[in-house]
Amino acid sequence: MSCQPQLEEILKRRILLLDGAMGTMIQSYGFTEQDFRGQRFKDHGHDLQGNNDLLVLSRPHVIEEIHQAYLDAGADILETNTFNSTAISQADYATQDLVYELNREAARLAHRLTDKMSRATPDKPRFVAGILGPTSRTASISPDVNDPGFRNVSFEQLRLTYSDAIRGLLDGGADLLMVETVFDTLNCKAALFAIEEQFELRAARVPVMISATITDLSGRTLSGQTPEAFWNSVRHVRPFSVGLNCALGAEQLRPYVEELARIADCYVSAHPNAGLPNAFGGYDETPQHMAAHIGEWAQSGFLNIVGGCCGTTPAHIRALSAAVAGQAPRAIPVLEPQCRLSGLEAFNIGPESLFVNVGERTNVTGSARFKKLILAGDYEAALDVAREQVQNGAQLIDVNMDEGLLDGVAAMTRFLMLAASEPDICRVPVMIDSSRWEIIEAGLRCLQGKCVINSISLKEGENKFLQQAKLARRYGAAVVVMAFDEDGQADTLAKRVAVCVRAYKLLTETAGLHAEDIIFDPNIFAVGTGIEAHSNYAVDYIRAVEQIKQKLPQTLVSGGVSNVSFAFRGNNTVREAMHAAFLYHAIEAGMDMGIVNAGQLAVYADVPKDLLEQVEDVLFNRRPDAAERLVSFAATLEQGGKKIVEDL
Ligand code: THG
Repeated sequence: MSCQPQLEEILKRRILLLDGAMGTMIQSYGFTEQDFRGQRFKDHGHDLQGNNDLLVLSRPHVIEEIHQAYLDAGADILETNTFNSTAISQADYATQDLVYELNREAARLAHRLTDKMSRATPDKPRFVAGILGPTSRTASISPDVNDPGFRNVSFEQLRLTYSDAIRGLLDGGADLLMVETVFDTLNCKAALFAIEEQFELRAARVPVMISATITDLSGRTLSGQTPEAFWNSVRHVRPFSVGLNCALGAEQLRPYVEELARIADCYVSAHPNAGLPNAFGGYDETPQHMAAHIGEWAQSGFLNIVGGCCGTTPAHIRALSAAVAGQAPRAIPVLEPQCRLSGLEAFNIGPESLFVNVGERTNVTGSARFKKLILAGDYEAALDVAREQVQNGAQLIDVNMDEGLLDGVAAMTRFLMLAASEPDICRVPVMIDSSRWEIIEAGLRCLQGKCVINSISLKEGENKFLQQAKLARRYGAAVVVMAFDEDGQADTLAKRVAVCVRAYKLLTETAGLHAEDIIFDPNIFAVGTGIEAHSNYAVDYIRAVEQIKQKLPQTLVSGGVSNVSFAFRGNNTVREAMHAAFLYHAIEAGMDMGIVNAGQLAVYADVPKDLLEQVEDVLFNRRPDAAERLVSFAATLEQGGKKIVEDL
């Protein structure tokens, strides 16, 4: 049974107390190699000193003693001694096969104590948070300065070992799970993915707490995200709480806790260190000093849950408990639904937002130059293409590696891994563009930010559609939904709208997606092709936008703008005029975002009137000879505009 209702009841009345540090408490016992081994591991073939988590098995009474001291100090929630109980961290001691057992026993041990306390004081029930630590590796940062595309751990490796840990924690009776000390959001997303998988397998959930680490006074995580970017990356699991811990003391952490308190529509937690480390790596902020800060936070309305990280002791927790006693907990804000994306920085798209430009040039099928660079393995120059798009105003970049001659999974992975170490690129969210799911999934496993999947559709039926939508949710991505169904592409106004309405119902009612994470693309096709059946394509798109925005509230509408002018390839003056006019009307109809050549958008008002009239004749199908007239008119125009097809 989930303890969530019980916790919520308490959180209405007061601020909940976490415990304090485990590591620094263990250190104070001064254990030797023999102490760490105990009986069970006396013949283990690798040094075990420093493997604090192993003490749950080799010296359980010591861990109990520390837990009990925190309970006596007033902690409501005990954190299991499992910070390093993952295969990645345990491999340092050749104990990676113990992951499940370490987690299960740590949860059991803590639970025995909280049970006893809860029975003794039923008006103050105690809880166990199963701890999932960050591991010693980073999935989105290269450990090799000479190869920024290299990683020493993958999303899949993390997901698998976190799964073992989660199974152990839940089997051992953990009341909550806490992914903490998150310094790389991609590691955290792998843990969250594994958590959701386990919840589904068990058909039962426990509340999930997430706590990131702001590494230094830059105010960012180690992997470079701002607090809001981080929050956007993890809020898809609808966590019980989000917060910050470690690295900084209360004084330095304050502005970031304040920010989270403002933007998070769930409970907020904080467990700072006992100040910044001193010259010897120790922590000396006194309980009184720390409590003074925390008391002020509580007064400012930042807190729902508070505790201590490195260097804190039961005396600190006792002081914090006194400092927040009787103080009102933070009220959870009600936020407007918005599509909340992120790269290193947050990018929110709401009803008030201006049109969003998605850079189209990082696409092997849409740019001959990009394709040539990727095929030649010149990723450095390919990254410049992305950088230019961002510099030219792209607020997202669309990345597409669908090319027959290319290993798309490898190319997507390599490009995104490399882009992850270029802050001037990866500050914006990525739109992963592929018609192959395995390429999309490869992209999802590389991105710490909240990204966009481009695209899913009903092309292969409802089952596949729902399966992909569910994975989108699990990876925490927004989705572009193309207006395609089992019969093919929707090419009339009625069909475009009908397919989107059907998709909307399936996504929100069956797959559990939030409407604001759905971006419809009702198909921008080429006009002026000389084929009669194409002549209403542009105007039908624009009318479809209007109806979708009206019928399907909170969803967004996008499209690939440069498609509309394919018939005028080679004539950039006409193409740019078409894009400008098309966008002008589509935005007026409610189009929220578009995949565009960010450096090359003409302004509607600057398009010469005679050209504009002929372009709009084509876009709105205003006369039967519109296309023919535009073709002849185009021939008389000087080739202005920037060159799209660069020299190969
Ligand atoms: N909807 C969604 N995704 C999409 C599209 C869409 N992704 C791909 C495409 N359509 C959007 N991107 C582009 C990128 C480039 C061009 C058109 C659409 C383009 N390229 C030049 C050409 O083909 O003439 C190439 C010029 C060059 O080689 O440099 O026009 O509709 N969801």
